Amino acid sequence: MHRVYGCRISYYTGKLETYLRYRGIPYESLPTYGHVKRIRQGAGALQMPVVELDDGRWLSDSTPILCWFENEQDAPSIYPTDPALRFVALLLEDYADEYLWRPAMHYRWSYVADRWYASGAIVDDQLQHLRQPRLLKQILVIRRQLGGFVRGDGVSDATREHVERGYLTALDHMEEVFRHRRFLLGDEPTIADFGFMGPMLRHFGQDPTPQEIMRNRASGVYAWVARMWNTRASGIAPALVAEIDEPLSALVREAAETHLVQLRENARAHARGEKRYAQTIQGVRYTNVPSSRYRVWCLEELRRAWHELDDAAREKVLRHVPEAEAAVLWEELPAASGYDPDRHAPFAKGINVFGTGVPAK
Ligand SMILES: N[C@@H](CCC(=O)N[C@@H](CS)C(=O)NCC(=O)O)C(=O)O
Repeated sequence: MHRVYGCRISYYTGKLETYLRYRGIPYESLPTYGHVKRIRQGAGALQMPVVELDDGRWLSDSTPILCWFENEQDAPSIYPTDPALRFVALLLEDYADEYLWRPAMHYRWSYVADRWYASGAIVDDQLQHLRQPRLLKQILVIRRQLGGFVRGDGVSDATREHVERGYLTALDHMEEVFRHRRFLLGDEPTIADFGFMGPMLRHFGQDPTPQEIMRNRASGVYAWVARMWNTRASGIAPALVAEIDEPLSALVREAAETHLVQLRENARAHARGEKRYAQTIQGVRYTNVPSSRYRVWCLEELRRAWHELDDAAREKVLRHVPEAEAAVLWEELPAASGYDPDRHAPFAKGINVFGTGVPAK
């Protein structure tokens, strides 16, 4: 059986588990502690999840992991066959993976009930082997996460309202989509749905504060989270939307205005060699945001997908992605990530999104 090293409240572990359940791929869940050395050796970096296949090979990074599993099987793919729709699904996956991370970490660590719940789960799941009192371990976890991923990721009095709006806007647009269909792009989940299960399952759908918001404001999204967790692949070719309709278009525009802008500003900062940078998103100024080499690679992957599209598919995408934000897909790229040039991912030696795990001060 494959082994998934992760945690029961981890964003990307939730995304991967949803996929493995969908495909009926059996796996064993394990914590990372007690395996740290083997994970670093096998998967390159200590992050969650990493997979140890039953043949001993290691996989890291949920995005290429899902892609690899899909290529290994014959059933209809979770990647849409229509090229424009496929590109939109990849953009939504990346937005859910990388942009909604900030609001997800903010709700978990800024709100008191959420931080005690989450730190307790992390301590019980991952830090059993440390001898300090449980309360002290929780305090150390809270300090690391709040300092690194919330205050250390540009969340401040000046940006807090916008960070929360990011979650609420995603909820509202998704809710509208689910008035029309069961999954984001049609009657079966695609890679876009699996991407959204990162933030929506283990953070927004589980942490007390955002979960209550989801239940009351967007019960259709709340139902979709359970539906995703419960859905098994039918084996029948999915019926996906022929055209991107208005509810989906609104979600795509939000992803472009937020995530594509952040990817662009991050790449520019990386090119300047800046560890911290400032960016303006939807008119809101974020300062002291950590740059990420990994996210330069994410942008390179999206650009690769864009370059594979023909003119007709590009035109179809650009009806929904404003050109000002889309330009990052074809303009000269200021930075090169240098990560995985030979395209071995998910078998490449993985890198963390930030530094060695948490954004450096
Ligand atoms: N790109 C990776 C990101 C994995 C990731 O960053 N996972 C978080 C936990 S959900 C983590 O391990 N963070 C590192 C840390 O906190 O040290 C993926 O998609 O799997």
